[in-house]
Amino acid sequence: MTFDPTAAAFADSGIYGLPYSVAESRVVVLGVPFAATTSYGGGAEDGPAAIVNASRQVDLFDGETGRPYEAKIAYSDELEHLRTLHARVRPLASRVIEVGGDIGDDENLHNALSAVNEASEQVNDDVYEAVRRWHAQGKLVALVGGDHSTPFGAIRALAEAHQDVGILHIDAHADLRVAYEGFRYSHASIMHNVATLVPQVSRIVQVGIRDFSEDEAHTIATSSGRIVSFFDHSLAEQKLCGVPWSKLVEPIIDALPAKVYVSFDIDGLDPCLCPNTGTPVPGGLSYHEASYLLGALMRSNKLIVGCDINEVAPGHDGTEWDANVGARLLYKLIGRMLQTHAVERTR
Ligand SMILES: [Mn+2]
Repeated sequence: MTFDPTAAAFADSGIYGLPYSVAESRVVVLGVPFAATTSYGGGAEDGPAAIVNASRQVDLFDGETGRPYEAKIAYSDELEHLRTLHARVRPLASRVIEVGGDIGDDENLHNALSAVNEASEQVNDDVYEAVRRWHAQGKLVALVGGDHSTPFGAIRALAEAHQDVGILHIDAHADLRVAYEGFRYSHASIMHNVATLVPQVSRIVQVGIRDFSEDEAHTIATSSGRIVSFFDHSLAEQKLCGVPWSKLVEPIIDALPAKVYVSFDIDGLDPCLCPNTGTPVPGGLSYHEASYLLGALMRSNKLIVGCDINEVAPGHDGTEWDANVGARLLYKLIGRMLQTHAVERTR
């Protein structure tokens, strides 16, 4: 059977309705169904499956990026076993969260915390090995969480492979907490862990941040420029005073080195685009602002070495809106990433 990119997708087809295997694809979408340390609303462990479902409604031709599917895109369920791990340790994490991480000398709670931290280390290792292998095969990886702890292994693998890498971090939260609620690899600690454990990441550039602690603000202010934050309130104030988004994006792009990994927490967007995400916060980027930012990154001649989208949670009532937005944002991310790797731009 020949593949018709304009036909409706079959229910059992691959991501975006494509018929390709991981082996033959340039882009691997790596699902990581793990969200054990989620502190508020749950459901991000169902993000990968929901995004694959919603992706079949996305038109393959994209007005901005053209025909990303021609590079061949496939979803990998290689880490599906992490869903079982999530189900095993999530109740243990909940008990630690119930006491706000203040486990005192309760032996059961200490054991629960250790089990969650060990599970997170397995997630990190499994993601790292998969991404390292695919990078060595010349593939590009787009990770789909899961909560925001899931891309740590991907960032580590790609930063080691490329050396000097910057992170474009779009999020409502700074994610710079040290072992939030006791979890060493908490969703709220990902950028702290990247900054302290991945020396090849030379800079973290944050956009949309609007819910952060005084300690996190201090961490940013004293990072000697390693962490640069474009706070949501500041971007919003300038927009309200008439500064065009195209101007506001310039210093964001300029702050990044030549090679960039994009880590996109869906809650960086206006929560009307992600009402079921675990920790929604009013404000944030519009879909077009986020899309323009990714376009500006592509046009800047920097190389997108990898990307993730995380914290997408389908509604408890089966609402697919969050996954619909996530699937379209992911396609845009993949399209922009591929454009930066086009042969005519290879340096
Ligand atoms: Mn986050």
